Formats: sequence, C-alpha cells, structure tokens
Amino acid sequence: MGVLNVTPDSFSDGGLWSDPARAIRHALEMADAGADWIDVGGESTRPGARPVSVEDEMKRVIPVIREITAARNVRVSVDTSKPEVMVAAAEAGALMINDVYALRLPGALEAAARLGLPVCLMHMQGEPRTMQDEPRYSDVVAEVESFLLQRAADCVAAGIPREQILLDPGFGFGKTVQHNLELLRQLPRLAAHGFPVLAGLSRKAMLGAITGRDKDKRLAGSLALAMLAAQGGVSVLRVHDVAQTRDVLDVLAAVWPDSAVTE
Ligand code: 9MG
Repeated sequence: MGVLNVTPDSFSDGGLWSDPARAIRHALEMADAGADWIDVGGESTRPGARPVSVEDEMKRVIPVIREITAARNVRVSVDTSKPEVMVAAAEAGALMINDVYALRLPGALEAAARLGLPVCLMHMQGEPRTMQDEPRYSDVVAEVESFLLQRAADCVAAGIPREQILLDPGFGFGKTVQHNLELLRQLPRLAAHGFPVLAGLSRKAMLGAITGRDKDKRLAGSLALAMLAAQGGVSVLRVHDVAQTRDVLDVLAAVWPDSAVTE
C-alpha cells in the first residue's frame, strides 16, 4: 500500500504532494512500482498535528481519488476519520476506509457500514496532538489486542462483515519505541485472530531513535521493518518506498512462498 499524503504537514512527505497534479503522478508511479493500494489522506496524523475541517479535507482528497481511479486500475483507500469524507471518497471511487480512530468519531461506524467497504481499524492511544506525551500501558500488546478485537466486534454488530475488517496496531500512535518493538515482536499473536493485519512502519520515528537517521535516510531501516512485519504475519504494508518494499517482499516470497503479505 503506497502512502499519498495530500497535506502540507505530514511527517515524512508533508507538502510534497499538495499539488493535485503531482499527487496523481506520484500515485500512478507507486501503482506502476507494484502498489496494490494507494492510501490517500488529507489530514496529517503526525504527532502534534492539528485537525482540518471537513471542507478542507474534501478539497484535498476527493479530486485526487477521482483522477487516480479514472486513470489506472489501482485500488484506492481513503485515510480519514470523518464520515462525510468517507462517503464522498467512496463516491469518487475509494474501495477501503483506513481510519486511525478505528471508526470511533460520531457517525463514522454507521457511515462505513452503509458504504459496505472494507475498513482498517487502527489502535491509537489519545489523539495526534498529544499522543506522544508519555504514552503508558500496563501491557501494551494485551491492551492493543483487546481494543482492536472490541472495535472489530462493534463493526460486526453494526453490519460490517468480518471478512471486510483489517486490524492495525498503530505503530507510533501513542507508543514509545519500546512499545513499538514489543508490538512488532508480538505481531503473530495479533495475526492469529484471523483478521488481516495492516502495518505502517515506513520512515517512522522509531527508526530515527534506533538508527539516528533523519526521515529521508530511513529506507534501509524501513525495509528491515517491512521484512520483519511480513515474517510476523502482516498482510498489508503501508509504505512510502513502494518499489524497494516490493523487492523485499519478492525475495521473501521466493524463500517462503506461503508468506502472508499479499498487498
Ligand atoms: C494514516 N496513517 C499513518 N500511519 C498509519 C499507520 O501506521 N497505519 C494506518 N492504518 N494508517 C496510518
């Protein structure tokens, strides 16, 4: 899954793709490089980010989604928490909802159920503005797991079929480096529940802490994490560097033909 942030302020590529024509070109390049999904977002979720209005988010993402789906046979997911944006994105051709709030905002669960699209439910402690201010857990894996399973049950109760639900531990969303590493080690436990697991590790701050490198120098670390996540049972990897990640997955699939990552 290739990341397309149509925002002025996302953590790794903020401002790069806020011009719609460049954003669409980049999306098509990621598709050509082997992305099965393009995840289009119009509101930054980096630590400290401020919310944007429904209108501004729509203006950013809807024309881009429409153009991408018209130009190529690539599936688009919409990275949003707002029900209005979910509905407009689906009308524009989006085929999945990626929600870092796991459909907890008012009206989001009902909108997603009505649309009948697959949903990715992500765990986040707190909200982006403050989530990295001393995150605490007594058992991070158990708490993330129980939150995600409860949200999945809520989705099923609202009418979303179980097969349409993906789970995501939310690396870097209200977590220290140690929390992230523990979740990474325990990915097989999350994958064992039978829901496809999506992971976003690409260029994240934990790599800065581990390697000491800036965001634009984290490719090798991102690929190492992609490999580890794939071996841990992840089905979808949300990444910035599509071609290089594709190579990693091709190597993995050559060694272990039954490895889990499909997209
Ligand atoms: C939007 N976004 C940023 N990071 C993410 C991650 O790790 N997972 C998901 N599902 N979405 C993310």
